Amino acid sequence: MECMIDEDVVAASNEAREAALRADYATLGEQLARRNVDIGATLDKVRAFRVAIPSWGVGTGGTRFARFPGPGEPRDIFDKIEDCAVIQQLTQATPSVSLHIPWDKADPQRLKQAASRFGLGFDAMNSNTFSDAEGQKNSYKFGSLSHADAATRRQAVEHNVECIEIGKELGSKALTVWVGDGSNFPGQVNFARAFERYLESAREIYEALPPDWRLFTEHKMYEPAFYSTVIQDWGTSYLAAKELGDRAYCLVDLGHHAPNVNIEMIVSRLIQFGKLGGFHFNDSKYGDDDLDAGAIDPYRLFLIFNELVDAELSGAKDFNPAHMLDQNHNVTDPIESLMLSAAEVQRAYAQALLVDRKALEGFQEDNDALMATQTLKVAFRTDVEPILAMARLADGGAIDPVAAYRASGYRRKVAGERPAVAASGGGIV
Ligand code: LRH
Ligand code: MN
Ligand code: MN
Repeated sequence: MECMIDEDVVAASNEAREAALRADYATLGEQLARRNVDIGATLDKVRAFRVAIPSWGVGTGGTRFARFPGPGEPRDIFDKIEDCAVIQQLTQATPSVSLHIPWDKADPQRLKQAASRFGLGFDAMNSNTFSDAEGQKNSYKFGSLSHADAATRRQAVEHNVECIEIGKELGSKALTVWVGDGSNFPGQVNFARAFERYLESAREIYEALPPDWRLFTEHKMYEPAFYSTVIQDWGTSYLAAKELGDRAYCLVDLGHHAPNVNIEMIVSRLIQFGKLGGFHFNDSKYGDDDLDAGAIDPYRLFLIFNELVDAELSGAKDFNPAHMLDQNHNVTDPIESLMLSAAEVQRAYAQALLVDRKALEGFQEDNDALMATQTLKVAFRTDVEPILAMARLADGGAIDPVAAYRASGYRRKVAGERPAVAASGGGIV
């Protein structure tokens, strides 16, 4: 298997840090043993944890106002796969890539080959009917799967079916459907009729799914439509998944809710009724900001994982959520952001594994609110970094991924090979 980063660079970076890590790991192990937690068992679970990289995340994003590309921007999906290989090599937590079509459209066999050089696989496929592709016959300006015009709906359905076809060749097992369909003015659309049309279109996509695939419906409160959105919240997403059938599940993008919404409770509800499909992890302060996972509110991420671990341990039915990042990097090197974000997601998982669930249940039974919440806090306050670093080391990654990455000079190297991209204005003045 090929490596994008010189293995000697990773080894040297690890050598300088290994003794300190082993000491920290031993200290944490003692501390956890006093809490009756076996650090080795936690380490094994963290090592088995995976989160997929979105292909669109490795390029510098932008806002409606401007885009300021960095050096060595990936030119195409093949450069993106190489950047994803760097992230996987150093973190050992991100062995698959989630593709977006038509952004990543290329010969599937070439895509497969490019990924297999690095042992990478493909996670959920993402369709795009929220923007018009070049040469497309009907515009999505006024919607796609719910469009009033049957020919536009057909085109959107066919695009999704094409995504499934491409994904089948790549070994993907899921299709994520997010539509921007909605309205900007009261009265612009009939809510019920638009949802009915969406369901009719989605049924056709569902019917094209291979038996071992899942369909994820992703909700989002607003944007690009600013008055109403067809799949605006988890309730509508649940209705859609329920109408479609057993292989349709809801995908929760953390940025797609109103501020202060209790996302962990949404997660719990979806788990309870066997409809949690997966996540797009990111963080936000105002809206769908697509900030790095854990950048603003790591406690919320932990509380979500508290629900996931609870479900994992209680053997919840149909519980197999897909973990994916979905972020936009404007001011950082996307590779660095994605490596740290993958670690933030792992961290929340590791901390949630440390919750004393028996004690928590007892406090809940006794209505001891203070001790119940302290039980969560004790786990959240635990610095699990030695477990994450040890997981990386054990699997051949870097103890400190950003340090190893910077030492490798990867960005400088690709900046020499990939032409500079000029900054550009956004869609508004
Ligand atoms: C929509 C979204 C959805 C898209 C991605 C690019 O805001 O979260 O998942 O596919 O962004
Ligand atoms: Mn998303
Ligand atoms: Mn989003």
